[in-house]
Parts: sequence; C-alpha cells; structure tokens
Amino acid sequence: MHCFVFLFIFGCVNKALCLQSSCGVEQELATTQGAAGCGWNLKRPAATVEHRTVSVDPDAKYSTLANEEMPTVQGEEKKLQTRSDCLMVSSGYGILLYGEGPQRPVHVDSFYMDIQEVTNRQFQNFVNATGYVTEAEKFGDSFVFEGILSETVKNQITQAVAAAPWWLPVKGASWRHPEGPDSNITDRLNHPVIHVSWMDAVAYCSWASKRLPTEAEWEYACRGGLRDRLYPWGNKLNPKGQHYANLWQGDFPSHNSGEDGYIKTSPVMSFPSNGFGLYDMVGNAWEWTSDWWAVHHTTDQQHNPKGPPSGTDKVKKGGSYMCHKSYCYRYRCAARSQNTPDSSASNLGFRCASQDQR
Ligand SMILES: [Ca+2]
Ligand SMILES: [Ca+2]
Repeated sequence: MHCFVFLFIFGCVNKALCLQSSCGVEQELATTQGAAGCGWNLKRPAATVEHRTVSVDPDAKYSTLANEEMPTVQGEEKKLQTRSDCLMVSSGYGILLYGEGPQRPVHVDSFYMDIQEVTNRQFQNFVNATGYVTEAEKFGDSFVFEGILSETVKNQITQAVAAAPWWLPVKGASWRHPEGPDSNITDRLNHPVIHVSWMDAVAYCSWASKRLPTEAEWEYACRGGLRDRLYPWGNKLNPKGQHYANLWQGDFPSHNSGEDGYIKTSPVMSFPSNGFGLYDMVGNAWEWTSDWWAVHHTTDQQHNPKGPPSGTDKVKKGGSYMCHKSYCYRYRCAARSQNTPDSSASNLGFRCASQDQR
C-alpha cells in the first residue's frame, strides 16, 4: 500500500497564497522575522558543545523495571495506511527561504505514528527506568521564553539572543523545571515534554522501540488525509470560531491573550484530532524529525526520503504555542524550521513513529 505525498510548495503558490487575505504581508514578516521567533538562532555556545554525546545504559533500557514502567499510553498510535490515490498537495504558503518548495512527489510506506506528543509522564517513566540525563541537564541550562518566566528568574539573567531577545538561557531549566528551578511539572504530567534535544528524543524513541518520524512521514501524518490544505483540519484557522490548535493569540511577543485557553503548553489531546486521529500536529510543542536540514530539494520522485545524509541542523515541524501569524507562521503542515541537535527550548518536543505496531 503506497501513497504519494507532495511535500511543500513554492513554485505554484500564487493561487494558494490568495487563500489568506493578507498573506503577502505575512510572508514578508515570516521570511524576515520568523526564524528568530521560531527559535532558529537558539544555538548553544561552542564552549559547551563537548557535552553533546549522550547514551542510554543498555542494561537499564532492557530491565524489567523499564518494561513494567512503559505507560499504556505509549501504545496509542495510529497506523497510517497509505493509499495510491491519496495524492497530497501542499496548500502552499511556501516560503523559499526555508525550503518549503518546490512541490515534489514523495512515496511513503505505511507506518505507525504516535497520536500525541510524548508527555512529561512518558518521559519521566523513561528517565526512571534508564537513569537518562538530558542534554539540557548536562549543559545546565536551556532556552525559555521570557514571557513565561518569573521575575525572580528573569532578574538573574544578563544575556539574551540578539535577534530574539525574548529567548533567555535559564540556568537549571530542563524538562523537569520548564521555567527554571522555581518551576516543576507536577501539574503538567500530561503536557508535552519540552527542553529535550534531538538526541534526547532519539534516545526516548529508541527505548520505546520506536524512532523519530522522517519529515515526509511527519508531513503526511499532519495532513490527516486532506489535500491542498494549510492546516491539519483545512484552510481556515478557526472554523466556526473554534480553536483547533494551541497557538498564540494577541500581539507577539508582548501579549498572549490565551484565547485558546493556554498561554503555555496544553495537555496533549486538548484540541480536535485530524483525520488520522492525531492530535497537536501543529501547535503546542514543535516536534523533532529525523531529517537533517536542507533548503534545496530535488523534484524527482523519492521513495521514503530521509533527508540529506549529513548536516548541522535537524528539521522540526508544526510550530508551537508561541506561533503567531505575524511572526512565526509555522503552524502549517508544509512549514518547517530547524535547530542544532543539541538545542533545547521551552516550546520544543517530539513524538515517535515506527514501522511496526509497538
Ligand atoms: Ca495558546
Ligand atoms: Ca505539536
């Protein structure tokens, strides 16, 4: 069973761009400012990169405890049985700068996809079973959006990202302490785990006998069986006034009205699922994919593409609760951004995929 998935688009965006009333302005903003808003420049200082290597103790990984602690929710995945007639076409808010084009046919074999982002509870089970230490914990800090920090923590910080001053490196910030040492996840166990690097995500998925999805798989999953649509649910951001994803309402970065109910992450599955039964494919937390980042693509049809063989950054998809159309129009299935594999931030998580049911 096969499917041809058309990824991204730029060369034929003119008609699609008209789907949005003011998209010309949006595109300009997104191309000139969106990178910083999406965390593009969140790179760790070179001096600390030496801590990059991480591993999971094999004995711990396969221990009885590890197996017993596997939460049942990890079994919640959907088989995405691809069909030869499911030609998918990006509805095309293509941004050339980020390699959203050209549109191209891609064959993807059937695969299983987690229906939700990996939660704090799931990640906690993994850590309890393996003793795993995340890269943010090894580095001793992680990037946090200024707007969700306490005054106490903010007052202790003297540096920021020049192009995106709302991103602050917070000592002690990690998946356990999302806004720094004075925060915890006690009441957020069903929220997506954040402050996890690409290596952390790979370690978790490996422990769960899964893997990260490729970018092609992720985009196919995001579309939920629809063709020519911007979002997993269609082309309108808020059909009938309803919110379909945890995004940013208000003025970025100064005011988040929380109109959708959340100003930070939300419990997974708080918004409607897409046609494949997958939740939060856009919004809530950004999601790592297995692909290295590139902006130039062949238009030749590819089978199960895995991205470039090497690179410096990994592709992330879906946008986050921080995405606003004026600055980070990345909550579209075709949209993409990137970070170095050791990056971590308060809006970046992941979900796993697998070839066989787990
Ligand atoms: Ca929100
Ligand atoms: Ca997401």
